[in-house]
Order: sequence, then structure tokens, then C-alpha cells
Amino acid sequence: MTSPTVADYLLERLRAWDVRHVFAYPGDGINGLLAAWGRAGNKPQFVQARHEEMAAFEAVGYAKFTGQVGVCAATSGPGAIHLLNGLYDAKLDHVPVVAIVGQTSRSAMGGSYQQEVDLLTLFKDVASDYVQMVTVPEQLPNVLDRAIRTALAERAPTAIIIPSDVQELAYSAPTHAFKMVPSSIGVDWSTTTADDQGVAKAAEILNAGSKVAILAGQGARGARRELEQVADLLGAGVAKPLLGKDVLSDELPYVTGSIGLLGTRPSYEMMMNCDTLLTVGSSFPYTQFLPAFDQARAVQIDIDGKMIGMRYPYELNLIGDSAATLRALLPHLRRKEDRSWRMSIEANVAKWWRSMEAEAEVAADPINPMLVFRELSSRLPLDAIVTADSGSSANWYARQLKFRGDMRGSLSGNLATMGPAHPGRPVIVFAGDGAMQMNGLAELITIKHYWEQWSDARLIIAVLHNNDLNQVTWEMRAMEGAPKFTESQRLPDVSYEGFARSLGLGGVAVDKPEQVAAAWEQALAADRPTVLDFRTDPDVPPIPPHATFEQAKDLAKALLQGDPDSVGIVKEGLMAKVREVLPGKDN
Ligand SMILES: Cc1ncc(C[n+]2csc(CCOP(=O)(O)OP(=O)(O)O)c2C)c(N)n1
Repeated sequence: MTSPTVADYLLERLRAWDVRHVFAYPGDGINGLLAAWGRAGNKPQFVQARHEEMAAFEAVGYAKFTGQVGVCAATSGPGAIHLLNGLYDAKLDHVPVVAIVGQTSRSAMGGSYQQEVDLLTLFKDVASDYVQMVTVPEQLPNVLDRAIRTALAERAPTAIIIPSDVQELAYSAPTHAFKMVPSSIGVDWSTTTADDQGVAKAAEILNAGSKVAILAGQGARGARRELEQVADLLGAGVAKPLLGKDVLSDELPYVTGSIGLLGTRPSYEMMMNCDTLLTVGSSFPYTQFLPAFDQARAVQIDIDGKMIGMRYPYELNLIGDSAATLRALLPHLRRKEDRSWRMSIEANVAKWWRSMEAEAEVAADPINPMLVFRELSSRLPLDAIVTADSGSSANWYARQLKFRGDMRGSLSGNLATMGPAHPGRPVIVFAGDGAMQMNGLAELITIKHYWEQWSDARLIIAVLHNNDLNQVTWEMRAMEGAPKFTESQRLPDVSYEGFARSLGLGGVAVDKPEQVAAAWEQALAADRPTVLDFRTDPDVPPIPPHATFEQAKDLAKALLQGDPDSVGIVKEGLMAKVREVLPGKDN
């Protein structure tokens, strides 16, 4: 065999890092890489998306659900530009992703050549932790290893740019010489625990309070047992930001569920009434849902010294791994003998779940979207992975689904995310019809392409088919006091299940409430990915139970201003739901 090229060596080194999949889309800026892939017997596996944006999102999903680095690749110019949205998702949600992109040949650089974009500048913000161009073969191991290690260490996206001619050069390793940077593979991470002094100070603050609230984010994943013990000793309730929905079971009576605009009333009430706040592994951004600044003494535990101390005037910012730090804290905590705070939280939680049941039962035209989630909740396999896009489904995902067992869940702040599949676990994806039309329909083709390789082929795409960009429609009503602007909000009607069936996937049209449960059962028992095309009512308001007076007032104003859907909203009796948020109504 001829000597390996830089591209051959790149794939070899990815394998050495145990990278098994690269989510990618071809183009002549990475032709050298594609040829190497052919020679390497497709190892790591080239997973072909329909659009580079989705390749990046797929790498993000992979990283979110495996805890390993996700890798994506794209050609120069337009391919690299398309990656950006997915890479920003990695940046904002703090997951490790490496992007590998091509560039025009070195001889053409700076010549305004075809597809020549200043990629170092393009990626400077999204991959601010590490973006480098490989210009000679000896650079490769170090640049690749640092991109991977930096992505893992910073939980962030990084990028490597490899000009097309460099990909085809014979690989030559760095030597033991001046201006050479050798590199090595692998990292053995140590566990960081706060020192004794910090732990003792945290215990002093937490022991002094009588109404403790815990906020546990995705950084607390892996600290489930410790969180339960701490919450128990402190008689605390635990609220979970969206990305932390799977850190603690929703079946625990003191878990108040989601917090924030998509949150629950018990989370809101707990935060408004507590005297002590313990935040673990969360950078939940919405300060207004946390206690007033002079209301609570507060402690934050976070692994990341750059992210700690924000969002609230914490008295103590402890750097450490969440499980290890909570374990160190436990022996210092005194069990709160007065359990009245805890009992009031549990009563609020029980009442909340009853009201969620009742809201899902409200008749709608034709299907109340909450019913779709409620019917799934009890049927969720214990190892399910659930995702939602950032349309209205995120509201119901946050409030209606009861996570338990080893369920995993995540979503993106970005509308365009299609939930990633997992080859060995059942996956349920909630997608709006807008999201389906933006990227989802095309990615069904990717699913068709790969599903037969999976050991568990149960990937269910539940479409909230409401012919409306509903979340924005409601935001306009509630935040702007503006009636629905049909031209921007209405979507062309498409049969999502029909499209799925045309691809050989399962597809079920669900247009009556009484069909919802059976549809879930059918899809959960299917031997292939299935699209459940739920005809949901756009007139069910995804308004938080603690919406501000201004929002409720604006909503009423929007409806009175001749909103084309106001008749539906009133007709179905859903104004009751709207009234729930008006001041003076106790519930
Ligand atoms: C890429 C992108 N463009 C626009 C938005 C703004 N946005 C947020 S939710 C939403 C509507 C989503 O509509 P759909 O997918 O139909 O779901 P629905 O809210 O109707 O359930 C839009 C346009 C966004 N989040 N991301």
C-alpha cells in the first residue's frame, strides 16, 4: 500500500480516539477525506445527513446522549456555513462536538477562489475555544487531539480546517525537533471536589435555612442518589430546568418539575417562597424565576469556573463535580425536623399533576396536544429517549411528561432540531409541523437510509400537525398583544404520515382523541420508525401557569382585536385556561 495521506491518518486517529460515527455531507472541499473513507472501509462510519446543519445537530444529539464527543464534517464554503446552527446548539447547550471542514487548496487561498470563505473567521465565535487550520501534515495529530480534548474539557464545539490539497499529502509525523508539537491520545479525567472549607461553609448556609429549594440542571446528571439524599435531609423540593429534566424522577413527590416560562406552578411557588437556594449543575438563565435577590441565601455547585456565580447573587460558589461535592456535603447536613415546608411542596406537586391530567382532558378540535403527551407519559419505556423541538411541543414536553427510570431527554433551543435516533433504545421525537417542513421531512430520508442497522428500530416521530407556527403565534398574542398574522403563521398542509409511508416507514394519521392511546401502542410495538401524525388544535394556549399579568392582559387584547382564531379559542371553552392566569384567581 502507498503511504497514508493526511486524510487516511485523520481517520486512523479518529478511530484511535474511539470515534465510531461522523455525521457529514460531502463536497469537493473534502474529497481527499471521502477517498480515505473509501480506503478505510467506512470506519468511522460516515453518516450522511440531508443538510450540513442536520449533520451538526446529529453530532450534538450523539454527544448529548452518549456523553462522548460528537464529530461532524462538511465541505468548504457553503457546507461549512451550513454547520453553524448545529454548532451553536453545541455551544449554547454545552456539549463536546468537533467539526472537520475542508478549504480550498493552499495555492488558491487569498485569491477569492470558488467557495473560499474565511473559515477561521467564520468559526471564530462558535468554536471560540479552538479553531485551527492544518497547513502541513506534521500539525495534524496535535490539532486533532487538541480539538477533541478541548471540546471535551470545555464541553464546547471546536473546529479543524483542512485545505483540500493538504488532505492528499503523504502523512508525516511530527519529529523530536524544534518547532514540532507531538501529541498523545486519550484523557483520564479526574473528579474535582470542593475543598473541606468550602463544603463546611455550604453546609452552614444550608443548615441555617428552613425553606430550601434545589435547582438541579443537566450538570447534576449522575448525581441522582446524592441529590435525593440531600433533598431528603434538607426537606427541600427540587426544580429542574429543561435540559435537566432527566436528572431526577418525576415520580418523587418533592420534584416540582420544570421551571421557567415552560415550567410548573409548584416550581414557581417554591422559588418565590424559599429562604435558601442550592443550585447544582445549572446555568438556567431566567433570573425572574429564581427567588428575589434579598429573599434567599444561596449556594451554587458547578464544575465550570467560567459559568458559576451568574444569574443570582450566590453567597458561595463551589467548583466541583456535582456527585462528588454533594457526597462530601452530606455528612455535614443536619436533617430538618420541621417537615412543613417539604409537605407544602409535596401537596403543591400532587395538585399540579392532577391539574395537568384535567387540562389534558379538555376537549379540543380535534385533538388537545396535551392529551398526546399525557397518553404517552404512562406508556414511556423506562429506557426511552425523548426529545422535542422548540415549538409548542417544548411546553408539553416540559409539563406533561413524567420521566422515571433511565429515561433520557433533551432538546435544543433551536427550532430546527430533529431528535437524534439511538440505535439501541426507543426514541420519541416531538416535532411541530413547521419543524418538519424546515428540516424534518428531509431527515426522514436519513432515517429511511439507516434504520435497518439499528438493534431497536423504535424511533417515533410525533408531529403536532396544527398547520400553524403555533408557539410564535401564542408569543405574539401574549407578549405583543398582537392578533395572529395569518400570512406569517399559517403553514401549507402536508401529510407527514403519508410522506413517511412513501419512504417505507410506518405512518399513522391520528385525528380523533380516542385514537391517541392506540396510536402510541402501535408505534411502540412497531418494527420500524413511525411517524404519528397528530391533528392537534392550535387554539390550546401554551401559556405558563404563572404568566405575568401583562402577558395575560396582552393575550386578552390580542383576541379582542379580531384574531382569526379567537372564535375557536373561546368556543372550546379554553378561555377558562386563559382566565386561570388572570390575577385574583386562586387555583
Ligand atoms: C431556526 C429557527 N427559526 C425560527 C425560530 C422561531 N420559532 C420558534 S417556535 C416556532 C414555531 C414552530 O412551529 P411548529 O414547528 O409548527 O410547532 P408548533 O409551535 O406549531 O407546535 C418558530 C418559527 C426558531 N426557534 N428557530
